[in-house]
Amino acid sequence: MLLHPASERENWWRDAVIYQIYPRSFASSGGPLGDLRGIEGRLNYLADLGIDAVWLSPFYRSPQFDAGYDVSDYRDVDPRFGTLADAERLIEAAHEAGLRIIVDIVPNHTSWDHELFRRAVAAGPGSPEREMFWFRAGKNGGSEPPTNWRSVFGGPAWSRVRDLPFVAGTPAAEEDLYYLHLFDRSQPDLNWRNPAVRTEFLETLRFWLDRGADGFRVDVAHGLMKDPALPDWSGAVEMAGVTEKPEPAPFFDRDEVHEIYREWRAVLDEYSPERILVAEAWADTEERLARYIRPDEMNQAFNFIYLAAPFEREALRDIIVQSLRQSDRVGAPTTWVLSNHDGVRVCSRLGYRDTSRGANGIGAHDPQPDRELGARRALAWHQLTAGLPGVYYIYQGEERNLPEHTSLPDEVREDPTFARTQGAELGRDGCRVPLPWESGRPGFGFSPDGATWLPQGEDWARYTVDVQEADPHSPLHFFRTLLRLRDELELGVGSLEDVCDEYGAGVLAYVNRAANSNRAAHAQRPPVLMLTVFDDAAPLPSGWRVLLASDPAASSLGEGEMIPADTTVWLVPVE
Ligand code: TEU
Repeated sequence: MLLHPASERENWWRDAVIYQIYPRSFASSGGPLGDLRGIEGRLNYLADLGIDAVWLSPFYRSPQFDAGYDVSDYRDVDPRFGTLADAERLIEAAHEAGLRIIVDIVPNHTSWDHELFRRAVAAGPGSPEREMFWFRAGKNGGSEPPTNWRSVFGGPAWSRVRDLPFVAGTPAAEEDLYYLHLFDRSQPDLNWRNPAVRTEFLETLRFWLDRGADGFRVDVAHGLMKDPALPDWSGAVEMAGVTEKPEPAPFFDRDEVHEIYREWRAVLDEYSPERILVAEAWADTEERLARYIRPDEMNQAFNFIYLAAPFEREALRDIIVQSLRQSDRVGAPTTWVLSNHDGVRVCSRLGYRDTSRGANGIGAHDPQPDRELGARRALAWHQLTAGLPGVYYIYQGEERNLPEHTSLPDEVREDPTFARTQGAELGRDGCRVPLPWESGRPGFGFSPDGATWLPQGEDWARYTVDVQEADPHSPLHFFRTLLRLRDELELGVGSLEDVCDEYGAGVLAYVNRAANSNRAAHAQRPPVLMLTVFDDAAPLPSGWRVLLASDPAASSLGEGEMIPADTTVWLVPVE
């Protein structure tokens, strides 16, 4: 069954490989936190990997209560990460290296240190400044919050103005009002029904577009519009998505949110070369998600339904069909994502029998994942993913199959979810540990003196670049080949045909073909048969030879020999 038609390569963002950098943990030019200069120093590494673009998580001014997703100035760089000049130089240097730069924008909330919030608090009740956020009186004479909404990070979504750390001695210290924060209490939600908020953000978009940013990843894109009646809600939201939803949430994925992105699209369209918007939107279905990528809105939306899937044939097969069908309906590319800075790294998640394990972190007292199994399955899933048409996201470290840190001591945890849930959720620190680079150096070469803001795994030498360079069968070499072949064969714009029924119950099978075209590159491009073998080994079909296998041992298999379990192979016809 043909799931998706082939196209020509036209817009770079339709089949790009985009690499997520989490600046505080990528590379440091000094001190325990990563920084922009650290990134600049590794641009060659990124270009050699074969990616097209980098998405940078926030590096703006921020008190860092949520690792920079609490922004106090959207138009400046936090001194911890460098200077505005460093950011400008990084964008320029990346462009010279042939890489595009997507920056993160956090429009749902600011930091409580943002001057808009400081001014709002100081201006007092009823002022236009207060209208930039959501201030409301509590229920029962103020003893209860205005609604029963819970913060995504745990605890109530409302806090009292008088408890803000900076109000002592000001009139606000006497107030009984609450303010809304869907995340940490240091992250007040903006009121997007107020046109002044819209203007403010359009200026920020232009600020970064003028500095050459190739696009924006839009944080919590589904959350900006709240039901102004602020009704109570019987559902509950968790980091990994919505856990219980008896009725639509009054603060997520509301239809009015799309007006905002139409306005943003019009601004981006004034720029050349073309700039993109990527939605970090949690929607219940692929159909709802596709609404963010209609032609007059964003270019891409993260496919979290794919990310959250178990590593199982039927589940993946369904999600792949749905993803392509829904994004094709609106003419946008599908994205394929396996990990990011908000959830357990894929190779650790897959080290359990139950591969749907969510985003709550893994601690020393939890059952530990089987590292070899997880690593093996992760490469198989990556190879399946890289062969699908659309956009392929890689989170820093995935190219070396870096696992989650699964035994961080509680004292070092910084994710606000840990404290807000009194430790019931361990939080996301385990996927945010500073990257290892060089095996012989302290901190595995993360920073000049070896300092790292979170401890690395003791045995992480095997995830350094030098160790993986020296091993021809390492994940790093595998990823370089994977991305080179994906590019040469133009798999990202190929068609996709589901041929699962021809290859048995334990195998996912697709054929990726180039568009019919007169272009020389296409004329030589064979169809690629992609098989992912799950729990039981399956025979290599006749008439095909292995082009790439996620398990090096499978690279030299001949007809009828068994492809081992948890392996993906790309096959081309025998000449
Ligand atoms: O994450 C948004 C977020 O928490 C979602 O993953 C959440 O699970 C979803 O809204 C539930 O439906 C982004 C950032 O990626 C994260 O690092 C930040 O902490 C968060 O926003 C707040 O800015």
